[in-house]
Amino acid sequence: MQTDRLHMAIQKSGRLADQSRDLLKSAGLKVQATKNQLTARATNFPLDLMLVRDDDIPTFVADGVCDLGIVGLNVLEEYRLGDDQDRCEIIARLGFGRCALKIAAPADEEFTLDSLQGARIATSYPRLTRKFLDEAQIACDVVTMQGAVELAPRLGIAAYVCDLVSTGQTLEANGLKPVHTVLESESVLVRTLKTIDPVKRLKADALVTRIDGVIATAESKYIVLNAPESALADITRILPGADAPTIMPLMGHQGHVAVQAVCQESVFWETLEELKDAGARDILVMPIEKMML
Ligand code: PRT
Ligand code: ZN
Repeated sequence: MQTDRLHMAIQKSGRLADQSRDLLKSAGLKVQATKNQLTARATNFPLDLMLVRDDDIPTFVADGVCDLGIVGLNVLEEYRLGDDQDRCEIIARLGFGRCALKIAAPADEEFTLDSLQGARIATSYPRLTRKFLDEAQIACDVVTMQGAVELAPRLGIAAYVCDLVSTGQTLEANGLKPVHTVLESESVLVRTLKTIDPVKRLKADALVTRIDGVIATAESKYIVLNAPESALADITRILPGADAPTIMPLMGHQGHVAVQAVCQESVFWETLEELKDAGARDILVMPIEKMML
């Protein structure tokens, strides 16, 4: 790896791998695999990717081996609790890989947090689980397992589990139910807090600006509609996440205007129905291809 190029760690294969690569592609990067399959190189930006296990990403970024990384907040926070210095920072939430670290109990049990007192809980996230228990002043043994945590109650290893949940199917299939959320998670972009060369820093900033733009465009839509001037106050209130819409007169329609706005939040059918009820007509919702904030 060349030292004048930026280094970013992403998951080699697994739940975050494809979306991490898609994000970089949307940011305009053309990535070429190398023979060793541990690295990949952007051909149109000074960036090398390190393709690694997700668990290694926080260490690589904290140590400055990589300038940037994409990792689940769950993995990052578990790492941070074991690191005495703060050596990496979150610079963007990426909106994919959403899941939650949850405590689960047998489905037929009447559970309260007090049920955990004096019990055992199995998890792959011992630090996050311990922190939660300590803050809630619950004395409970934490048993660390690397995988198949949901089997712990059936195997008699622990009565409860603290595991990642997305659809909840795995818990259900194992006779468990979620009872408490310890951490809401999604993938995040992290940057090292080690000093990096100023030229590399500028390149990193440019890449982060592009990624911010991609995240903003994913949710954003451009809305155009016509409305009576008297309805403008209601309409601007309904438009989701739009600052300062553009208002233009409509030729030949006294008292009517065209409204154009960038909405930085999702626009649902319900939003369109509300706009129509408020007096808007000819409503167009268009995707935005690129955006630089
Ligand atoms: O090989 P490597 O170490 O890189 O990958 P890994 O096997 O450790 O991780 P991987 O690829 O499974 O997950 C990577 C990241 O995806 C996690 O750290 C989370 O940030 C995120 N993520 C999102 C999930 C899930 N959803 C998820 N559902 N990670 C794991 N799960 C597992 C969970 O542990 C449980 O076994 O899926 C099961 C529950 O799913 P549901 O849908 O049945 O609730
Ligand atoms: Zn892992």
